[in-house]
Amino acid sequence: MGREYRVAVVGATGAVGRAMRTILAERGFPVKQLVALATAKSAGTRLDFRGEEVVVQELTPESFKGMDLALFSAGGGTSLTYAPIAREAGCVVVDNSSAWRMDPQVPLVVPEVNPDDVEWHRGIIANPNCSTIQMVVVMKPLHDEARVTRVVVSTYQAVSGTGAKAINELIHQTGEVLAGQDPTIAVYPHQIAFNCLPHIDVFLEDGYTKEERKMVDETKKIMGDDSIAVSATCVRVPVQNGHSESVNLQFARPLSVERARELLAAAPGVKVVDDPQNKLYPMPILASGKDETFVGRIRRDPTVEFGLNLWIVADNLRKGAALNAVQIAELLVERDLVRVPK
Ligand code: 25A
Ligand code: L14
Repeated sequence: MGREYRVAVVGATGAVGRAMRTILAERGFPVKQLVALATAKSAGTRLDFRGEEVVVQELTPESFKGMDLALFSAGGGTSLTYAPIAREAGCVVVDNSSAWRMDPQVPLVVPEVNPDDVEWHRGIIANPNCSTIQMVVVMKPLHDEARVTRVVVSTYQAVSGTGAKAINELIHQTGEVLAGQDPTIAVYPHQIAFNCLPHIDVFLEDGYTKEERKMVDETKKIMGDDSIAVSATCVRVPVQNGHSESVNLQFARPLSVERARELLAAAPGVKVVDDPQNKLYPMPILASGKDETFVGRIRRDPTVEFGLNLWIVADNLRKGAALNAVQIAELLVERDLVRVPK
């Protein structure tokens, strides 16, 4: 039998942390021991892992002693403070927050796109933004064939990306509106039920949001190509789980719809659902709970020389967060890289 690992999940009680536990179990990741970490408020909570009870512990600087691997999803502040502490303790970190993604010492990895970048990790590997992950998984095989020069993307992002509190807010507000009451606004700046908010993360000085900026910067880093121009608009929609994206791609060379469909059908982690005559196209209610990134509505863009329009949908808690993080951990295991280099 191969080596088994002591794995810590930081933010274990959150929406992403919950999915991490499920996916580690589903995929048979070689876990010797699972340690669930969260805030003091959640300490003592009993969680299930592979049918056994795990009691949540408060995250402290001592939490990583004897741990081999930690999956973090507790927000950027927690990652900034605790990822270096974990690394010092000899524990390799796969971080789901935005804290370390653009650090030149930290690989930013989507296993279907740039698996070899795990080779140069120095103790921390970053998991990209959910909207970026599902876009690059589909772009990669097309880029290899015809080189993407420009991307224009608009997202339709589910509330689950913000965490468990936001899922409750959508459900609660929907009930309030249907009952003719004023909706209670807590997580988002405005009502999200029966509405759309062109506002994800904070606004920057140039008028774009940080979420839009992440899509621009992270796409270049993961694809290893600074020449790809990315223009993004990120929108929160009243969907519980599953992010959708309208993506317009421009290429340096010709790429037919038929060839794109063939490349995507063969691409790892991608599922083509594109039969509009039979009303078949990707939708968040179909992608939620699934591991694949779904693509459909594949059309030529006749307004440019070499262009395609696509509709891409994935489960943002799975491929957009927890699944991608577990796949990174699997790569580390396969390549015997679950150790902090000296
Ligand atoms: O800063 P960022 O990077 O932008 O990230 C901000 C937030 O985005 C989520 C994540 O929220 C994060 O907090 N996130 C991060 N990366 C993401 C990604 N790639 C991402 N979302 C999508 N894609 P989250 O809700 O998923 O997780 C929050 C978890 O972090 C724990 N935490 C927060 N600060 C911490 C900390 N843990 C340790 N130390 C800290 N300083 C947090 O734990 C949670 O596990 P908690 O104990 O504070 O609270 C859990 C509470 O939530 C309740 N609860 C859970 N599920 C439900 C629920 N209540 C109702 N319904 C549910 N379904 C628990 O009862 C508990 O009280
Ligand atoms: O950069 O939907 O991982 O609010 C965390 C919050 C992604 C979006 C990140 C949300 C973000 C998420």
